[in-house]
Formats: sequence, structure tokens, C-alpha cells
Amino acid sequence: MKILAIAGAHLHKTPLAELLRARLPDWTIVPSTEESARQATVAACWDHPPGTWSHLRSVRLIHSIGAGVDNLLRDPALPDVPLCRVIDARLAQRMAEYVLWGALYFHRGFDLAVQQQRLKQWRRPPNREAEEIAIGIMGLGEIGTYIATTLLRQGYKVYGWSRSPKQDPSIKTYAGDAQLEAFLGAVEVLVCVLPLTAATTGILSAKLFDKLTFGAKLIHCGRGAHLVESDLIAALESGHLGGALLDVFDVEPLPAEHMLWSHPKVVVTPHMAAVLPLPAVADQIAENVNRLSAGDPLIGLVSRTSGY
Ligand code: NDP
Ligand code: OXD
Repeated sequence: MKILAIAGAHLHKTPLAELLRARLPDWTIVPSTEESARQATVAACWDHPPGTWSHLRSVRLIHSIGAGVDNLLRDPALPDVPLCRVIDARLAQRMAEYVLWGALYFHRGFDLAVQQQRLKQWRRPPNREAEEIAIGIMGLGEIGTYIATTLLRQGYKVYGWSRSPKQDPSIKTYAGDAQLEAFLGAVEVLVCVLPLTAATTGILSAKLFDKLTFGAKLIHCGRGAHLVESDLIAALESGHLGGALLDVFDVEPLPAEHMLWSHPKVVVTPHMAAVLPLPAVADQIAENVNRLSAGDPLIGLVSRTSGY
């Protein structure tokens, strides 16, 4: 049966179904909660509702509508069928723009200027060359490598950390837990674009912050659960961390009463670092549906063992 189910309450209000119908004219596109979705062989998901998999018992391909798959893998009922995620250079470019903005914000002292404006203080922040600023990227995958290239082009000194060793002549790379401390000690702006897995949950903690140089800044656009928020606040209060640009949170939307909203050293953004336009998402899902039918290799296939 050529039925594709869309799982995720907010998705039903978007034109995703129409975009998929235009690309897959011989497929029936239905919300995952409909009776006919029981026969669906493909599911496209973001924040799928509880009980999805007891309803969609015929799926042979599950496709995330974003780059991350942590919300899918967290579900113990997830069927053991190929799971794909979105990979797109435009998504990586948007993330790189976000990180570049953050790098400039801290490097050029806009953080200080904003704080001083509140106090009506006229004081020039130090003027430093980009090449003096060492930026470390945690996660050198599709997005992290794009960010590295963007920052290098801007003149920054770039360091990267990943699970497996990388051979990249343009940046200094570190791999695995054994080299994490050396990586952290080398950087003054830390960027997190890791996937959320068992190994990376809570990685942005006091233990990690202590290994950064005094006054280091954090740009976090991975997942909320990477960050131990109370440790971040303590590190900001002690001055060990000089500031943070945060795009992702444990609870999203960030609750109105959360102290991060008004912390003077924190910029809060609403999980906006990169949102891929739905036509691009639909293109990849349709491509993978056609590949599945033809028995061709799928794009963005996730490894269940590594969790990303
Ligand atoms: P990839 O799978 O392409 O890359 C992941 C990188 O993280 C790889 O370099 C991998 O190492 C590294 N990594 C994974 N686990 C570990 C570990 N335990 N220790 C060290 N390094 C590790 O993912 P993407 O680049 O496509 O996306 C990364 C994440 O960005 C997504 O999972 C999502 O959470 C986040 N994201 C956030 C968005 C936002 O708007 N805020 C938008 C899009 C994505 P190796 O190379 O060795 O495998
Ligand atoms: C994603 C995201 O994973 O938007 O695509 O966070």
C-alpha cells in the first residue's frame, strides 16, 4: 500500500502533506491518527504522539522531519525499520549563520555593549583580531564541518571535537573522551552541535566548564538535554563562563518564570538556529520514499548503535 503517514500534531497545520502529494502523486498522504494510517508503509515524524507505533504497524521507513532523531530514538516502541534524518546544506548554512552571529557577538564585545547600554555606560570593548579567537566545535558532522568552514573563512582559529578521529588539514581536531580535556583547554568560545545520545546527555556540565579557560563563552544549538542548566548558571555567576548564547532547552518553550530569560550574560533564542523550509524537507522524504521502492541506499540513514 502506498500510504505515508505524517505524525506530529503541529505538522497537520502545515503544507507538508500538500508538498508530499505534489512529489509523490501515487501515494496517499494522511495524518498518523487516521484509520487508514494503519496501512502506512512510511511515516514522517516530528514530536510524534504517544501510541503512534501501535497504530502504524506496517511502517517500513521512518523519516525525521529534522536533522535530530533523539525524540524518535527515545521512544522504546520505535519499530526496528530504517530511520532517516534530514541532511541539507541549507540547514547547515543556517546553523553556521547562527554560530557566526554568536562568534561575532562575543568576539566584538556586543555582549558587553548590551550590558553597558542598560547602565548608560560609554565604554569601548577591547578590539581583537578574529585570528586571536579560538573557537571549538563539539560535533564535526554535517553541520559542525560547515560551521568550521564558515568560521575559518571569517578568520577565526577553529578547533573541532568528534567521536572518531578526523583528518582535516584546515582545523585542529580532537577525538573521543581521551582528547576532550585538551580540546576544551584550547578554546575560548565553545560551540555545541552534538546529537543527543546516551553519551552526550548532560555533557555541558560543571565538569566540562571547569576545563575551559576562565571567561570562555558558550554557543549551544544542539539539544537542551546536553546542558545541565544549574551548572551553567553557577559557572556564569562565578565568572568562569563569560556568557552564553542558547537556542535549545530542556523544556521548550522555555517557561516564562525560568531565570535564563533574564540572566544578564545569557541570550535566549527560540530553537531557531536552523529551520529548513518544508519544500526542502519534502524533497528529501520523497527522494527516500522513491529510493526505498527502488531498493537504493537511503539518504541520512541513522545508525541505531551510535544513536545518530
Ligand atoms: P551528524 O550526525 O552529521 O554529526 C554529529 C557529530 O557529532 C559527528 O561529528 C559525531 O562524531 C559527533 N559525536 C556524536 N557523538 C559524539 C560523542 N559521544 N563524542 C564526540 N563526538 C560525538 O549530525 P548533524 O551535524 O547533522 O547534527 C547535529 C545536531 O545538531 C543534531 O543532532 C541536532 O541535535 C542539532 N540541530 C539543531 C538545530 C537547531 O535549530 N538548534 C537544527 C539542526 C540540528 P563522528 O564524526 O565521529 O561520528
Ligand atoms: C533539527 C532541529 O534537528 O530543528 O532539525 O533541531
